[in-house]
Amino acid sequence: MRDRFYITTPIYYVNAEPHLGHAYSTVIADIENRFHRLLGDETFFLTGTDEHGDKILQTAKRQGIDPKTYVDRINSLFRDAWALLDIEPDRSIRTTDPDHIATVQRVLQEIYDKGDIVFKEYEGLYCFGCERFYTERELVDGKCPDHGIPPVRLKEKNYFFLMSRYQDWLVDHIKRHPSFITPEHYRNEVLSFLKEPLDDLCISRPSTRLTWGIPLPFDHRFVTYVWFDALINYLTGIGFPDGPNFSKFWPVAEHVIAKDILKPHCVYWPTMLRALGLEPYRHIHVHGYWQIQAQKMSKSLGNVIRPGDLVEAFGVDATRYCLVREMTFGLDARFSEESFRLRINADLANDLGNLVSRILTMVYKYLGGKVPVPGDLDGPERDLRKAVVRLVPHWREAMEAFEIHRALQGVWEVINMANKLIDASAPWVLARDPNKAGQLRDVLYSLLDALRIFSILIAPVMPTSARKMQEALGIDPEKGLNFEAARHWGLLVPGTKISKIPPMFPRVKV
Ligand code: ME8
Repeated sequence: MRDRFYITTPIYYVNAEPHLGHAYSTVIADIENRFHRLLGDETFFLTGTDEHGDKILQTAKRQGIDPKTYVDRINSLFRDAWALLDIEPDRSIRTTDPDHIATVQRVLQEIYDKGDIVFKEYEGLYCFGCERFYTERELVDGKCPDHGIPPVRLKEKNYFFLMSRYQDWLVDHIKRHPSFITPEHYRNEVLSFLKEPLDDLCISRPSTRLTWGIPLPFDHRFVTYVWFDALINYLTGIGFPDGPNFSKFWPVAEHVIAKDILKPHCVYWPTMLRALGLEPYRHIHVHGYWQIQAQKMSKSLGNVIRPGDLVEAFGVDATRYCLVREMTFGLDARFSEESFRLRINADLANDLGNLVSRILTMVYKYLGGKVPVPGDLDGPERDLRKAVVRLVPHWREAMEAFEIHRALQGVWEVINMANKLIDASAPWVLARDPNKAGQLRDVLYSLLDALRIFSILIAPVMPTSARKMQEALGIDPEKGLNFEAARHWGLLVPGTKISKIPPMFPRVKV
């Protein structure tokens, strides 16, 4: 049976346009999804938009339009951005989708019937920006850590999910599954948070105050509160409870988020699933923030970079590459256009782009544009072959661990070895000496086959460039772009006609 893989991104609020931070999570998920497709797995990739709540309603009102028109408009901006970035989700879910509304109501009813949702009066500190209550100890200098403004004291009757019933179970689950939350420092953060007793989670808003939500099935005077609505999208997206995709993909669910939503995803969500009688997701992968001058890039701070602008300036593959190469997954990274430009010139134009054109040009010049018949491949090219063969399992392991930057680093080390092999073996010298014809064929065959394998290893990150490289090598990408082909050295068929291609990554101005 084929392995399976289910990956999700957060569903993004539609109170502003997509920016680089959203693009990062979604590109990571797309890359991992493509990686698993390359392995031959059966995959499902879900992204989407979070369209209910105070914030959205307020924004729509400010613009003088009804909320549905407003959410439609922003939702299409997200879809357009993902298309520009070559992101291929299997479903873009919206919390306003009818099947999602039905799923949320079903889940609420089940948990309510079980006695894990209760009605009570509550007074607390409410941040309208986050749409949630804060405890004193969560505030920073009395202010919301995300919005930097003091929350408002609110007293009202609401429905609460008795999350604390599942606290011991959750601590135990996290301890028994070291890779449940990765990287490790976020796992530790959640465990240390769970040392304190959990408060009950407020899940409703009175419909007198908020109409743009999902009515509670057991009390229509209330609508559900944002997290209970939003998190359940991960179930709706694959057809909970009876759809065939649900039984197929829920057991292999993996989430990608940034650290801003660690608590809802690592505390609320697993306890909700437990209350529902479902297994928790398999892994959650938590990344840091893209920052601009030491501040989080965010719509509320207004310091955002639009993904479309980067694609326009650098092209889609280079943008995807820089996004994942310039940030170590799990840590914060400062965005600078300059470092993207330097990265493009160094890694893409110089290292990879030049390698491709040098090899293709030499094969044209010295071998009539055809893949040569290799000999015993026992000259200086031997080390390159060994390095490529060693690289492939390391690359796979790093990709599986969501360490895409590390996977790419490994590929680039071997790309640089290939460049050095050209300099050291000097095919232009070999070509002048008829006695060295065998050596020339061996060096160029090895370089061509290394290119073939590189094209597979870059494919999840730079799908268009990977296809171009395969086509240049005379391979049909439909047949050649798969992990099995990367695991075997020497699959290039002698005599195959190769084609020269224009520079894959033109240099950019720094
Ligand atoms: O929180 N750096 O939506 P949201 C990196 N609707 N990633 C960033 C980022 C930055 N500066 N800014 C945003 C919500 N992100 C809820 C989620 S899920 C059931 C509901 C990315 O629009 C990152 O993935 O505020 C972060 O977790 C997400 O956008 C927050 O998106």
